[in-house]
Amino acid sequence: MIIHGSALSPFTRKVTLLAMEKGIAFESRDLNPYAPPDDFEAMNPLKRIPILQDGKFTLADSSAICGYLETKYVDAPTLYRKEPTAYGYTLWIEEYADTALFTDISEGVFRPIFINQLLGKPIDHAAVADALLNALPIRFQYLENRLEGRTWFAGDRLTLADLSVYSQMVNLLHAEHLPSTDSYPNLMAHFKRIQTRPTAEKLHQSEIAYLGQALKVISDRNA
Ligand SMILES: N[C@@H](CCC(=O)N[C@@H](CS)C(=O)NCC(=O)O)C(=O)O
Repeated sequence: MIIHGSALSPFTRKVTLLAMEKGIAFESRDLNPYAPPDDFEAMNPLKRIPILQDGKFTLADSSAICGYLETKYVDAPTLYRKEPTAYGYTLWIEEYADTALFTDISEGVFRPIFINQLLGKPIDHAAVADALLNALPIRFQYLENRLEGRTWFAGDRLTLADLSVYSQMVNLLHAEHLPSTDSYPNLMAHFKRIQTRPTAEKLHQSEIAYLGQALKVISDRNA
């Protein structure tokens, strides 16, 4: 089982964490969508990561991959819920994280800082300020309210909803723009709850190493 993706991609992170939480054996293979291999389009016509390769079977899209892994490994811990409202909320919060949160974090903060620099462009401070001041507070407040009186986003234990939100928020951690605990106590307690799980801690170490190399490329270029 191979997960093709990038260490700093929130969708790759989501799939990787789900596989780790389920105890599935897999190999992570770096695939940079901005410098892709020749067979990228054959693997995913939408030319996005992550992509799962399970023997001869290839599957794109993080949500499809998570559903596939959940269904294939029935005896492993589940990351979905059977109860209809909790199941529905798992999918809804995953969708919220994958669309609105992704847009405002990755396009609003992460890309204007890191991808710009990797491409040799200056940091777009105006875009970052706009996302932090105008777009993200609305996203955070919704999630903060959803967590009122709850430990997890859907039902009474960890689901894909929690991994999806966390996976997007980690890019704010890398960018040093996580929101404050004072402003969003429920959301930040939830973030810490996932961050301190052995799976997330292990994955974070490998991301830090990857980010360190990327930052070195930038600083060598600017030297
Ligand atoms: N809905 C897709 C989104 C995947 C996605 O947007 N991946 C980004 C990396 S985080 C990508 O491949 N971007 C390449 C591009 O925009 O050209 C999923 O859940 O897998």
